[in-house]
Amino acid sequence: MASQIERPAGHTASSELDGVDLDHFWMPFTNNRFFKQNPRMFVSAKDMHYTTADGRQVLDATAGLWCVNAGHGRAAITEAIAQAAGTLDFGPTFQLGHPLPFRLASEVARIMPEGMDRVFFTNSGSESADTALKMALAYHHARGDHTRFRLIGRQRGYHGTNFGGLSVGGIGGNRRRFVSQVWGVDHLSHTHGQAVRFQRGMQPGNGALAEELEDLVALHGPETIAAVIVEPVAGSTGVLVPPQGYLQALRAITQKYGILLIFDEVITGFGRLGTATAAEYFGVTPDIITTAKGLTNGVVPMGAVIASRHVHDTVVNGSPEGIEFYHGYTYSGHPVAAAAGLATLQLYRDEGLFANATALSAQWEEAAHGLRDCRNVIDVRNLGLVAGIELAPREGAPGARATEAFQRAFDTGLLIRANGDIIALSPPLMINAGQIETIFAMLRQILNDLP
Ligand code: PXG
Ligand code: PLP
Repeated sequence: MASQIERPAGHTASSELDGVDLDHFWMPFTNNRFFKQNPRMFVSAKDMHYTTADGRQVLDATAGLWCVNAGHGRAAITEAIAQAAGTLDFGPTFQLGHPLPFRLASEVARIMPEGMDRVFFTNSGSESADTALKMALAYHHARGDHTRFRLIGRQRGYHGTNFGGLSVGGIGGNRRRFVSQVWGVDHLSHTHGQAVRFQRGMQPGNGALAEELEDLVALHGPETIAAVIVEPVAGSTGVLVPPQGYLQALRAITQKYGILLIFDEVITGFGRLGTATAAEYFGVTPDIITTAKGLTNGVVPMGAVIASRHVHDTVVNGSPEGIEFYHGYTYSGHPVAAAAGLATLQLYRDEGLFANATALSAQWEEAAHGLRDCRNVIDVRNLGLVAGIELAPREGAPGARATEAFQRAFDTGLLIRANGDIIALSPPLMINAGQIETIFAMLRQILNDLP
């Protein structure tokens, strides 16, 4: 029998949901059986709020899924999309071109760290991760370094769900059911082993944790290692802020052995920390940066992999005549996505949204750490406009407490994200001081009421 949406008593029917059958959409990263019994649906969004199917406003404390950095329903972006689709609906980028992706690549390059100005387009963060890993392999191959095949990720890392990103990723639940992985991968420890609880901003440190990479180099031989990929701030696993000096030390060790360093900035890119990239925030320039999400404000799927000119030139000039990089997607540089990207970057600039994130980050930190005395809160972490609030797991039911917090928040008008027993917050960068107060006041109430 088809599961139809039943509206809660007392709510007006929403025409958007009339005739919506829930059976056929196999939902991603979702408890499908639970959802289809208890559907929570949005039908529209504007600025900082979603509207639910039963007509309630929900304050978006997660920028959708870490992507709607300029806020919802921005006319500049939707108009640019309509214009692009009406002008050139699709244009191949294999051996042919059209102007928008070239223009977007130039705009992206302008806000990347010095020397990182060659841009390869994908359609998602997962594709960006796999593209970056293949780029690293192609780089060594073009140099004649044919033994460098190993890829090093990190425990608790998230690099999307395709085979490459999954293999370097370090979230057990995402990997265990899929036995086949890319061969020769190894992992560094995550950065939260000796973490100070309720640390504001970066963890204390001196780079010593990154010395583990020296151990992997000694174990495998530097001549076998192609690349190290890390999220500068781990997002999906529940907001792990790195120790002081850690990323600098990773950079120094990778450089010493000719290993490429990839920063996965799918979450940290485009203003989340108040800068265009975490590379800029931490003052560490990798060889390759992966992005997606905020590139187009989440409005049209698109990712970008930004390579240093050195990596690009090595692959392009080091390959025989013909195609230099045997890789790409039908929709790499899609005109509608590129138009969305151009309009998004323009909005970030015109409205000073990265600066707004920086200006509000002290209030954000203060408000987040104000939850430290709430029931069951065992840690609070923050950087830029990101916060992680870790709850004590319920006996025998890991994740249940944060999941219930998420459900109660939705029902009372606040969108938060639950990853395991960690609540992650990452609002649109257009947020104001009053909305920050509202988010944490609502969350305080929810947590204190939660069994
Ligand atoms: N790398 C990183 C660092 C990410 O955070 C991806 C790659 C994959 O991107 P795509 O576009 O393929 O999903 C991500 C995505 C969450 C959450 O709640 C995080 C992501 C996606 C959805 C939910 O933590 N990160
Ligand atoms: N599978 C088949 C059969 C294809 O023909 C193609 C592309 O032509 C793909 C997969 C890859 O699709 P995309 O380029 O959208 O990633």
